[in-house]
Amino acid sequence: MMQKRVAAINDLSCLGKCSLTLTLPIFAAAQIETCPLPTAVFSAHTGGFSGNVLHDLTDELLPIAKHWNREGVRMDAIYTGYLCSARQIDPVLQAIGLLSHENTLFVTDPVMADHGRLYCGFHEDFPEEMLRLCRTADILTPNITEAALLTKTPYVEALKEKPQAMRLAERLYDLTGATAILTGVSGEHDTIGAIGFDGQDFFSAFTEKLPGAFHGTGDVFTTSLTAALVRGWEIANATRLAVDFTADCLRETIKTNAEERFGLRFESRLADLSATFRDKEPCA
Ligand code: PXL
Repeated sequence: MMQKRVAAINDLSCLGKCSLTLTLPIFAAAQIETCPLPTAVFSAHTGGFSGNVLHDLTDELLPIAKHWNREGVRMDAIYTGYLCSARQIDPVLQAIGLLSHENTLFVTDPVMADHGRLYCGFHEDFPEEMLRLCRTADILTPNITEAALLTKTPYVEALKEKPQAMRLAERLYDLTGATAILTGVSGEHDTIGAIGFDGQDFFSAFTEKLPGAFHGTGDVFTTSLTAALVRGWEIANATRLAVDFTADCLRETIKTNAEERFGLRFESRLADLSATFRDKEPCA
């Protein structure tokens, strides 16, 4: 099997597991090579730590992509996550152009908000700019708040319910042409999961609802989803794997009474994830 190569355009948060600190080991467990294109270095993510030190890497994004391009490198997939400002959208779009071939899979997690609010540090015009990036993606993985912002739907808690989330996924597909997979959807009988719409069909995966809102949960979901897609899995199966892997990490975390801001105990689940990819390849 030829090893697949993915560019991960995301920040490096040095404390509070999220973004690249999750993506690198999860892709490695799936035997995928990751080329990190860091959007910023943070001493810690912005969801629960104050006094953060930030080094913004906007001006380095394009030169790094141009170097890889001069080396003749093209990506099997490009995964974008946390961008630190609207100023990063154009260099990221240009980098994608330089690093893609006609079959490159492009997954965007429009990381910017949760629980009805933009993350601290984002200007209110950021969702409009993020929409430009989403329009070039094949697959989007917003949470409900992000989907509401992108579609200019007023946020209410009821959007998490399955029928409303389905309408939101359709609206996002209509706006972007990308398969929209919404996370944090409430299912029946106290379940939680993801609903996707590819322009024709819906697909979904649900699991038992567990307590806690741990940081980096969305990043674990999108990374494991992307890993499965890159390894040739069909989208509904990849969504199932991502929901189950995220729930496994959460189950492991809540055993330890961990603080939510320090993120998920994903490390002990990596061996099983790796075995899943070794045993089932490709999963049609
Ligand atoms: O997990 C999302 C995320 C990634 N990176 C940084 C963040 C956040 C969410 O708050 O602050 C720097």
